[in-house]
Amino acid sequence: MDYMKNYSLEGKVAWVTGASYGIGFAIAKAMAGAGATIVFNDIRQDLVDKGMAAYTEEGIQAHGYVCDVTDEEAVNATVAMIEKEVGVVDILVNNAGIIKRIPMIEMAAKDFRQVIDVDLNAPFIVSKAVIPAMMKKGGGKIINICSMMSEFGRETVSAYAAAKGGLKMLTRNIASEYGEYNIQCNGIGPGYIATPQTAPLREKQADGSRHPFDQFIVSKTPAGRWGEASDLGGPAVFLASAASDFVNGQILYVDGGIQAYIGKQPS
Ligand code: NAP
Ligand code: GCO
Repeated sequence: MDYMKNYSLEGKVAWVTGASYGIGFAIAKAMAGAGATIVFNDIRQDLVDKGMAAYTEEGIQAHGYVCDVTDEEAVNATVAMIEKEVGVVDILVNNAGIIKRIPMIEMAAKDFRQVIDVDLNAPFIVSKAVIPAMMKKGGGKIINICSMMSEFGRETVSAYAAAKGGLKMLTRNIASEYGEYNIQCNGIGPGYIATPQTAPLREKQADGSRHPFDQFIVSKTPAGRWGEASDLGGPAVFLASAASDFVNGQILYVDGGIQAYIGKQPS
């Protein structure tokens, strides 16, 4: 018996939100490699076009939609289009996200609310939109892209940590409420990954030296490196596949061991 069939996504429709590039793109590429049909969205047509070109370059026939995941009406309309044009969403990856790095007492309430809106309200909106069809179809997979900030705080990321902490509990609640319909909802908690979102933390200093935060993360990570978006592909395929049908409500941290490690003594 070919045991690897348990990891196949053949015949499945996977929607990865905000996946024109970055972690979402890498997860979609891995899922396509496991046989899934890829659907993605972004907030502007030019970004969808850029994403489509990137998928085509990888030989992936993706389906792209312009959709702001914070807009419930737009999300519901997009789900209807996906179901008509591609098929019922079998796998949802709530990947779209933003961060604003501002000291809390200097942060405007509207900025705090915007981060919560994209990083927490949107996964609620999109999950709510796809679950009914998953229930009718006999099951589905939801993967929420959480964060180390689902567990830890740090300076300047109060809104992001509040959102990602909430996303961990939304993950557990969806798992609790819809597990009986053969829907598994889990999270992936990436460590520090080299994408546009973390580019400011890795910028070279004026004297050409590495950013202090870059040095900090590398010293705190046993792997001794930042993660690559591609490091998340395998864990995502696992959580999207039949191999994880009895895994539910878990957050799978893909962090190179940073949460297990006290950190390297500064030289
Ligand atoms: P990224 O490079 O900033 O990409 C985020 C994606 O989400 C972009 O395509 C962005 O589109 C899209 N997006 C933002 N707001 C949206 C909205 N309202 N509607 C639809 N799409 C929207 O981020 P990333 O590093 O790939 O991170 C992806 C996810 O992983 C995020 O949830 C992030 O919090 C999480 N994460 C990242 C790291 C890391 O170290 N990089 C670690 C842990 C967790 P635009 O181009 O239009 O902005
Ligand atoms: C930050 C980083 C982190 C990463 C990630 C870690 O400013 O601390 O952006 O939040 O994005 O979430 O898991």
